[in-house]
Amino acid sequence: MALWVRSAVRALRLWGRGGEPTWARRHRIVGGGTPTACSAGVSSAFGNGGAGKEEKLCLRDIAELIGAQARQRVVVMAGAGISTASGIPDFRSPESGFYSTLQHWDVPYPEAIFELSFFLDNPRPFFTWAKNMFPGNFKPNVIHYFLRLLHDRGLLQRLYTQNIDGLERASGIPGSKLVEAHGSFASATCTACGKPSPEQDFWAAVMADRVPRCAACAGLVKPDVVFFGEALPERFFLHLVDFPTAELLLILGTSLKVEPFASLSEAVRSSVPRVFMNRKAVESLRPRSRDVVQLGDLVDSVERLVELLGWTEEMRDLVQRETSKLSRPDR
Ligand code: CNA
Repeated sequence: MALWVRSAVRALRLWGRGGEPTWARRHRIVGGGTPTACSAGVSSAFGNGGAGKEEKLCLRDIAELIGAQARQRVVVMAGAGISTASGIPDFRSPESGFYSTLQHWDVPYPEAIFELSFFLDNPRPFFTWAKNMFPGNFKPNVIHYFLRLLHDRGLLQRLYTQNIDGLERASGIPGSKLVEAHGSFASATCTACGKPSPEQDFWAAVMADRVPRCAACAGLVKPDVVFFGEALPERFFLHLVDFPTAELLLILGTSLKVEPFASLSEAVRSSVPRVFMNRKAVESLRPRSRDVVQLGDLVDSVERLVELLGWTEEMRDLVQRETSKLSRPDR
């Protein structure tokens, strides 16, 4: 079993431009189309699956569903859009996204900066970008704390994030509830000998504009973030359990462009409501009858949901408590 999982993990690859792995092709979203927006005020009954009824769910219904506490298996998929309010640009937003600012960088096309083959040849552009991701540079925002509240209330089955900024952890969500599908900056490894590199050595080099080198073999050290062309962490395979048993799927702040992560949105049962909150609709989310699509700024959408849940005060307390903890001089 373990060997099977391990070899299957190797078969999974992130891709941006090239071919897709078989697993992802099997789960390919064909066609797609823009999901319809949520029409406020529509209520519906829960508990019977309701898939055949074609009822249009709304954010209020989702609040009722979460608030009912009978459902404890909320699975979340998150992307760069949950961290833009913390000051970290996403990749693909047309004017503010990182890819739109790359014309003066020494890269042939935007994705190259996160491709392993390009990195091994020319790591400088990546490390120039990485400098900005120094731990503590950014703080969790209200969206991270909403997810933390889901956890505190025993509702969070798992949070699958594409983000590598570590803000989910910084918000206090335990590692057992997280799948950092694209890795993180929390550790680094030598690309030549495979030896782990101490975090402080890695950051000392990056912040001094040096390419980090392995103390043992002088090989190029890379943080354990997943580049295009690399295997996903084994924890990603928790999706095989989490998604078929999920009772609600929240998809927050992602363009759903990177596979195999994006196809997870199809892995919940068809009777399970999916809530897609993003600035704009994405074509790759194949519409289902129990989808709720909440377009606009994610902070506004999350605050609205928190209000509908009656959690506003609890949320305010949590944010205050955690923010003061994180701004203590010893942090
Ligand atoms: P993306 O392709 O850049 O898409 C982000 C999505 O979020 C877009 O559809 C935006 O419209 C939306 N969005 C941005 N800000 C807001 C907002 N305030 N309110 C509502 N919607 C908003 O990023 P994805 O996450 O989909 O792509 C996956 C890549 C991005 C992963 O490999 C990540 O590692 C990578 N990434 C991570 C970070 C981070 O860790 N914070 C930052 C930038 C990129």
